[in-house]
Amino acid sequence: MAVLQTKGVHPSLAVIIVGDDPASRIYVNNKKKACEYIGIRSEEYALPGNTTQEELLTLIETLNESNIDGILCQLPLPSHLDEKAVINAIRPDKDVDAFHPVNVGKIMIGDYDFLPCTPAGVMELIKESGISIVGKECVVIGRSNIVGKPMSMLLLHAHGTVTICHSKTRDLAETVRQADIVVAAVGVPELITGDMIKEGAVVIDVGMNRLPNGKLVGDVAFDAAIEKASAITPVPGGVGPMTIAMLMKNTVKASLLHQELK
Ligand code: L34
Repeated sequence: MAVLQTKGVHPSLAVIIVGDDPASRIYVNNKKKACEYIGIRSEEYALPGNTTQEELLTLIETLNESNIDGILCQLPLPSHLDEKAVINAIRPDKDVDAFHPVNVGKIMIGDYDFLPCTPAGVMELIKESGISIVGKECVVIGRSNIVGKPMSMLLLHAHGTVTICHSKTRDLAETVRQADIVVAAVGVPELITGDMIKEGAVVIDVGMNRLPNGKLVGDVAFDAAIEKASAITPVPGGVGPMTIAMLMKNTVKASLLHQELK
């Protein structure tokens, strides 16, 4: 960052949080801490739970026009707000989540500025671990716009053979059993059991489920899966911190892109 700053690049990020969802509060705090740690200027906009759609869109419009590099509106939003309209309102060149349809479309054709943070973090973990994706059977469990769908696309770009499973999949266990690389992103505590993991498989757990007793668990039954896996990510301390690292990367990228335009 010091090198960038001597070149006049000072990345900045606006984080919007609406309401008082405790999990969102933790994630946003972690994002702010990461900004501080690497030297990104962050601004938090904590809006009350009864904020109107119009008020939220007005704030985004102001930030679009300001000199801030990145804008992130933490999801989920309270149910009276229209998430799609909010995502659409963020200027694509400031959309460090890569949720805007323009950025989603760019990812689809493999020509993008930003990757969504969680799938990008997963790709980074796989690559940094020296694991090749080329020709591998990749099974993604979950088809959300935020994780499952873009995750599948990135694995495809990396030459994996990709299968996407969801709630209507006929035989989840048998499909997962074929996988060399498993990415679980459904939000069901320990849905993926040890018997579904092929010997030597790579297991990435995107799940972030808080049990009634307060314990945080993933979508994979870790203790059983680690017996079979050649590599596995824990929850917490796995994909979550990588998501935040990729947000930092996207914010620096946004700043560099804005710098070039000056
Ligand atoms: N707009 N909304 C927007 N962008 C995002 O990228 C997110 N996401 C998801 C939820 N909503 C979003 C996140 O930030 C999930 N997510 C996220 C970020 C960080 C962590 C988890 C989820 C994280 O820091 N996890 C810690 C544990 C935190 C805890 O104790 O609860 C970990 O070690 O996994």
